[in-house]
Parts: sequence; structure tokens; C-alpha cells
Amino acid sequence: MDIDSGKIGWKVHEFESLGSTNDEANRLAVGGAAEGEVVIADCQTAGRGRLDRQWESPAGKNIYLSIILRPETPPTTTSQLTLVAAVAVAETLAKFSKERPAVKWPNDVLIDGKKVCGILTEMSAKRDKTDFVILGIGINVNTDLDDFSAEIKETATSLALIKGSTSDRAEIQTELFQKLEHWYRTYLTQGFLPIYERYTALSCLKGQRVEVVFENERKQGIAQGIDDTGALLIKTDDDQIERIIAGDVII
Ligand code: BT5
Repeated sequence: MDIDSGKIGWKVHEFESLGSTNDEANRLAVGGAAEGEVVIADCQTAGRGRLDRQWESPAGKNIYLSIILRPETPPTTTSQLTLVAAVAVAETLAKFSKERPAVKWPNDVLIDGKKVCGILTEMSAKRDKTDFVILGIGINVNTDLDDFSAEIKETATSLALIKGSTSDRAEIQTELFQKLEHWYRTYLTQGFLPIYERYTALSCLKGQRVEVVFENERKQGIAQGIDDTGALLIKTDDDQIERIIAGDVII
């Protein structure tokens, strides 16, 4: 048995091309893959965001990976792992960029107000027991502006566009695994509070006027930050505090 078994990235399954790393990780997890195993692809032909939106995943440039976790936490708290991952990604990117990364609730990491990373957390649960969680992370490392479709050119960025030079993906990956290991263990041993504190310090939303879109509903207000469960709090124009547990935030 590997002495590091169970640690994030202790076993890495590497692929040239996959539909989605989340799908492959799901397949492996169903087959019994252990906590900390990671699926990485150089490109994805069907990279996914939430609600089946597309995640643009060109070859040879970026990081697309999915981590298998088997936490003994209830399924109702799984969305907190998205915030755990966002903190780990923001801290990782801070090591490679002079511009300070920020987290945008719930699943984005931004640099200079543009999206550099998206996180897709999926889960398999039986009744009130989590079977496994797949934490999918896409980071734009060396994407050029021309690689982005017209649809996201204005809203997306990459580390290379920020820095003006390319970065070594393997180095970023190693750092990311360490940060994820740290924050995931912190979460399992100390609960959500330390994540809440770090996420709040890294957040770009507090005090901003936002619109939250969820299914066909739209709510507007001033973002107050997250609460101690990871939900977003907004103060609406009639001075009510609304607790948002899912949705897209438009600044
Ligand atoms: C996300 O969804 O941001 C989650 C993205 C997760 C991607 C990773 S890659 C590894 C793993 N395998 C997968 O198949 N997925 C995960 P969401 O918040 O729904 O945002 C999706 C939206 O982001 C799209 O509708 C576009 O507007 C925008 N977008 C698409 N590709 C992008 C990119 N490469 N960079 C920045 N924005 C992008």
C-alpha cells in the first residue's frame, strides 16, 4: 500500500483526451476507486459546467482534473466542498500571479474580475449517506485570447493573459494538490468555520450589488457574504436578508 494513499493526488489517472474528467472519475468511483485518486486530461471534448453548460477545454494549455473524495459528511453539506476547492485554487493561483485571485460564490475563481477557474462538484449518495464526491476543477493556465470563444472572451481570462508569460501546468498541479489536501483535512477535522473565514477574506462579492439567478427566479440586492453553512446572504431593497443556496451571481 502506498504510504500516501488517500492523500489528494496519491494516484493520478492521466488521459490525452476525455469527454469530461468528472464522468471518468465517476466511472472509477463507482468501480471502487479510493479517496484522493485524480483523473486528469489534456483536453476535454465535452467539458461541463453546472446545468450542463459547456466548459471550454482546448488541448495542451490548461488544467482539467477531477478528484474522488469519500467524506463521511452528510450529502446536505456537499456544496461546502466547492468552497473548500475555491479557497485552495485561489491560494494556488496567488503563488503564480502577482494579481490577487478572488473567489466568487459559489464556484468561480476570478483574477482581475474575470473567470480563471470553474469548479463542478457532483455527488453520489444513498439516503443520508455520501457515497462519493467528484470535485471537478478547470483552470485556464496558458489559454490565449484567441482560444476563447466569442461568448466568453470578455468574461474569461487565463494565468498567461494576466502574467504575460506561460506557466508550467505540473507545478501548478502539485501546489493545488497540497492546498486541497490542507483545506480538505482542515474541513474534515475542524468543520466549515475555518473555510468560512478564509473564503470570506478571499471573496469579491461583499458589499457589491448583485443579481442572483436560479431557475426562473431573479433576486437583487447587496451581497453580505456567506453564512456559516456556505449559503450566500443578500440584503434586498426592502431590507430583507435572503439566504441563497444555489444560483448564478451577476455583479
Ligand atoms: C463552472 O460551471 O464554472 C464549472 C466548470 C468546471 C470545469 C471542470 S474541468 C474538469 C471537470 N470536468 C468537467 O467536465 N468539468 C470540470 P458554471 O458556473 O456553470 O460556468 C459555466 C460557464 O462558464 C459557461 O456557460 C461559460 O459562460 C463559462 N466558461 C466556459 N468555459 C470557460 C473557460 N474555459 N473559462 C472561463 N469561463 C468559461
